[in-house]
Amino acid sequence: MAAIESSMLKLNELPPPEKVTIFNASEGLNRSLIIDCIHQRGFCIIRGLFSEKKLNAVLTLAEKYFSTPAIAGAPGYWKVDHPKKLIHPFTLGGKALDLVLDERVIDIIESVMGGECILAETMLKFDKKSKYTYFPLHSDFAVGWSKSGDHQSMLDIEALKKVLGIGGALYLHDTVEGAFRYCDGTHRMLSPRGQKFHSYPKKEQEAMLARIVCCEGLRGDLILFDDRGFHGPSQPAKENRTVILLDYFNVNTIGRTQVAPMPIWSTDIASLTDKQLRVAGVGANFMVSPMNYAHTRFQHNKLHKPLAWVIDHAYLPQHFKNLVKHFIKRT
Ligand SMILES: O=C(O)CCC(=O)C(=O)O
Ligand SMILES: [Fe+2]
Repeated sequence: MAAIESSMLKLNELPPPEKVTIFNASEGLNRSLIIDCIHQRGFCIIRGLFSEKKLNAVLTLAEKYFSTPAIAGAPGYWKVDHPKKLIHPFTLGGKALDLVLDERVIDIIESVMGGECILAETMLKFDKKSKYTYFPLHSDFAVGWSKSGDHQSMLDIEALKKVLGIGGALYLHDTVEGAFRYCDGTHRMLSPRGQKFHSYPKKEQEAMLARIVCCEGLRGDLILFDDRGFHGPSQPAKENRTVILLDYFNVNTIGRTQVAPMPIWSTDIASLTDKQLRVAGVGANFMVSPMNYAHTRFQHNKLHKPLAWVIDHAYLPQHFKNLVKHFIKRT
């Protein structure tokens, strides 16, 4: 434990963190500078990767999906709790896939990892403004991490010393309220007391908070981060926020394994390159089946049963009309 304390408190010896480092794609991407920055600080912003046209097309379609929940096969969002609405970007098809499988981004991530990556999870998320914090600071990995009971490969400390996953947050509008935050350099601590910020003693929490950098950004900004470090959205937030979240795993450490399979349209497959198909998870394994995926949690909500009953009877008037017609014909 003394070793943990000393490694945590070494954070205190560092100078205060600088603002987030922004790399502008319009000035030509200097891949080695980006890689260095992610290794050193754990995060950066890449600006101007995607055209307005592409972002608009995705956002316009997303707004339609966000206007109503997915019910009985009708398009809409997934619901897992009060403040959020979720859409799987792959179900938006076409342009959304260009955003989450961009080859320039894949190349950067694979260079940071020193090997192949796989898109483990992605979600288009609408976060409602809220007076309370519903997504506190956390790290995505710690010793013993596994995604579910059925996935038995537990991470050990040796595995944790390598870059395991690179997370991404792509802003779909200029974002200040609710912006992503990262505790600079905390990816090197290796989460010695677990993934939850609140499991750390006050002194260590303060040391991490002194390293926090708020990644306010513009529409189209892509934040890439080493998800062993402590991070999370700025909350409580006074504005709603729409963001595409991404998580790419290191295949050398975790295997060609996704958290859950990607729901890909047959019509999108032909326009993907071999590299994109590989990263999308063609032929990969998965940790959680689509039936049990966390984002399908509504199946356990108390309202699921009564709503299912309503839906099951939604076409009753038409059914009775048909029955009446049938009897009239017979008489
Ligand atoms: O919503 C965010 O800004 C962070 C998302 C995140 O950390 C996660 O999904 O693990
Ligand atoms: Fe996270």
